[in-house]
Amino acid sequence: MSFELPKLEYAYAALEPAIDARTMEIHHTKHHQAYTTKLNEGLTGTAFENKPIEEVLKNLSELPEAKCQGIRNNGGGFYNHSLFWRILAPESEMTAAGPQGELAEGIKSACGSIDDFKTTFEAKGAGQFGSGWAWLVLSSDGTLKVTSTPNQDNPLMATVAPEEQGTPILGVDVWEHAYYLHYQNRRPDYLKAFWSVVNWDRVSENLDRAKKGESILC
Ligand code: MN3
Repeated sequence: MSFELPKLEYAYAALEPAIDARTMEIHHTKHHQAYTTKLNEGLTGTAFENKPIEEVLKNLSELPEAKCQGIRNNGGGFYNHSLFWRILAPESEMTAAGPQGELAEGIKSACGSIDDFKTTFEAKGAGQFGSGWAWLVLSSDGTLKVTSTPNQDNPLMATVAPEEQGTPILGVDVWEHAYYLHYQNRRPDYLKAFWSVVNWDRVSENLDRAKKGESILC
């Protein structure tokens, strides 16, 4: 079975003013769709056809060399955006309340405080030269850490630096296509606004699933 573009759990306009409807629509129907289509094309005829996306990303080196880079880009693009839509939600009491429970404790252990975490995360996103992502990941030692990756790379990939690796539970797209229509060159403003539409319940759920080794995409 090939991968399908996931449906969003909210309308394109539901994240305004943090993320505008036009950006959401183009991002989902054009960019994410293109990664999905090209991933399926790339996997056709390989041993990874019909395998979970996490397995594909963790074993890129086992793909035929001619296909490896394309699947790295498009498989990362498919996974990263699938995660991104799921950790976003329209502004509510839940998004405003911030991280809770075990998630909040893990963040404080890693970064000192929730505010320090946000500062570190924003700096990672703003400091990612060119296109890429900033992440909150669960490390193999059970702690949380803030990382970033270029392009459509992802912390699950063995090809990224060991200190950037882990299971992502929160991520933000800092490609210009994610913010340019509304923010132009003001990436830091986009990153500040991002916090108003983070689905913290989902990030907590992602942490639970990551600890159990379960996929966080469904
Ligand atoms: Mn994108």
